Amino acid sequence: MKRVSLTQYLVEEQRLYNNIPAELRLLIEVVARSCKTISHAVGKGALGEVLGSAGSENVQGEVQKKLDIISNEMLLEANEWGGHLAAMASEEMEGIHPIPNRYPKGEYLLLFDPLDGSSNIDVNVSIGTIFSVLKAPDGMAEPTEKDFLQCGAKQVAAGYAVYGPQTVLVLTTGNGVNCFTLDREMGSWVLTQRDMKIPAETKEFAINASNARHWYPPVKRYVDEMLAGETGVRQKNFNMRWIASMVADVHRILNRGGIFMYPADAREPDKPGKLRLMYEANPMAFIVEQAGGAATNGKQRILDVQPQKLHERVAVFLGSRSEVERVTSYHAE
Ligand code: P6P
Repeated sequence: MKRVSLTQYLVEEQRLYNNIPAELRLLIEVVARSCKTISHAVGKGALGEVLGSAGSENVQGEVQKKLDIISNEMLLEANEWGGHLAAMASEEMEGIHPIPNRYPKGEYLLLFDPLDGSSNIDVNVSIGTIFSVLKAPDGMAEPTEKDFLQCGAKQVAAGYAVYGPQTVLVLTTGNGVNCFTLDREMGSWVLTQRDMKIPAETKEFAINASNARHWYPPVKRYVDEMLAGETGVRQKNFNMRWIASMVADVHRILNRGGIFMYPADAREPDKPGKLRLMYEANPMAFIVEQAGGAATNGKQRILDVQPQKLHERVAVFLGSRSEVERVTSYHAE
């Protein structure tokens, strides 16, 4: 396949769809460059003295790894000066991060989970970066948290990087989903999968089964039917995978189908689930829908959920459309 760089792809997509203005292209290229830098830091592992805990907690009350903080800083520093952003928000920071006054401001809002899957960092299992791009509201003065509280359907771009055996960047701007692989020798992103599509049917599911005793009935019924395999109502056998890095599980599903679930459960009845809506569920839901899949919170399309708080959590069922529709229908009964 002729080598197509990320820049060439974005320029050609702009010609085709006219929905990637130069400022958005610059934003995507800066985030992609940050992912290269993060990949390099992650790849050093113990040799780079970047492993282990940072001895602090983030706004979620989770112990921060050194690489969580390093990745967050890399994204902030790379995106501050370009003039394409009005503000940023991150899983690792309580409040929003306005662009410093010494730099020009742009019309986009960038949200990210700088290093998703932190529990896997120290044991050399794939981790990644997830990002979401919104337009700043027209006439916005000083950006506030409220300006970020837009439903996922308003995203203008979303993507994730997986730092694994290969470093890949998966991206959508609303015209389908494309995957770029990092050419580590040249330091450039090369288009390696065009217009990715999730198979509608699947025989593979992803859920943390250690929580089974806490699941609510619709999830329990759905998983039990798959565990019954060809002897049960589904009349086919299923396989299970759980990497505990959403980016890695979603990337597998984009490539070979499947359903990823992080449901609410009885452990914390007032919590709708573990994953965060704004910078995990929304970007992944945008990508999955653009690849022909579906993404709900068990009751409604994730992209239609109206956020109330920047770090709010949401239940997630995403992947092969027929399976997401099935488990969602069980919630409606
Ligand atoms: P558990 C990583 O911490 C994460 O946010 C997702 O990437 C992943 O899918 C999930 O949490 C794993 O959660 O409860 O299985 O450790």
